[in-house]
Amino acid sequence: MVDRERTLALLDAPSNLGLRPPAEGLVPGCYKAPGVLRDAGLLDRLGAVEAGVVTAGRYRPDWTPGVVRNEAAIAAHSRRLANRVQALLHRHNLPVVLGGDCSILVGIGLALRRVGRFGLVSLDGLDYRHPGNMPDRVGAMGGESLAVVTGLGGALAELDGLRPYLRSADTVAMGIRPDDECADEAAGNGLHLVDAIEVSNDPAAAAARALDVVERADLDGFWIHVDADVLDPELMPAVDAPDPGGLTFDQLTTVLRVLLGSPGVVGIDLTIYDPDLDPDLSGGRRLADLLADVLAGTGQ
Ligand SMILES: [Mn+2]
Repeated sequence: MVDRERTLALLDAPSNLGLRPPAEGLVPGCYKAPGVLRDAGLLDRLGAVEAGVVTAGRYRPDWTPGVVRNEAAIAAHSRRLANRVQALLHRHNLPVVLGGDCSILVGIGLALRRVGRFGLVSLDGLDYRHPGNMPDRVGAMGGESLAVVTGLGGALAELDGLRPYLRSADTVAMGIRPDDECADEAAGNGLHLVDAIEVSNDPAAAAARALDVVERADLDGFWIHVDADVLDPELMPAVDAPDPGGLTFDQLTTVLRVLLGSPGVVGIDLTIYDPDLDPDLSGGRRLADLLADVLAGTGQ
């Protein structure tokens, strides 16, 4: 297990490369999320050290069905993000990575694989599209991120010749909607699924179930991925693909407190919040409050 005496390090990964254009001629606004979260005082409230920004390349909207949009730019960003996360892990920091869309999970997964064998608790819709199940719809890496980091996908699933970055058996997808079209396939591939109904019924017990998977002695620790779309869209509408049946803030808070209470946690990221869909930025302030709340007492 990794030692617990870690200082939080706040790192921005403001990439929007993994999403479709929200409308013709527009670009996804999730690259603005770190600015809103930081403007809510996140750096000071976390007592975090400043770990800077890994800037993404230019967003291009063009897409050929079956080909990942902005693939080369995502690969370049992922390698640079991986280098930065890896350096933070070696310094015994606990990275708090602010996305950006879920494509940032590629760089995080690559960093973890370079360092050891890690688990993942993903609080997200099930981003599990890949060439094997929806070949014509592959294209927006944000919706493919969990498949890619567990080894399903093209070049982005095998950066540095490493595949998979994380093993399905070491991965827990929490908060997925029970009717998700990929749930059966993901379970068949060995992923551990804890759907949103189960989390809602008893968030602490659901989190404990996840810890049973990722606190195993043969793992070097685990990462926590939080997509704002795990929240119910009535509470958090400022996301790329709102999907009813999500968690409440209280439920997510309970889950994260349990997970972050584990000595195995090595880092966390927050993705998908889009300030362009949040005109008064109140959703962003609530997310900053959530992070400040659950990370209080974590690290030093
Ligand atoms: Mn997602």
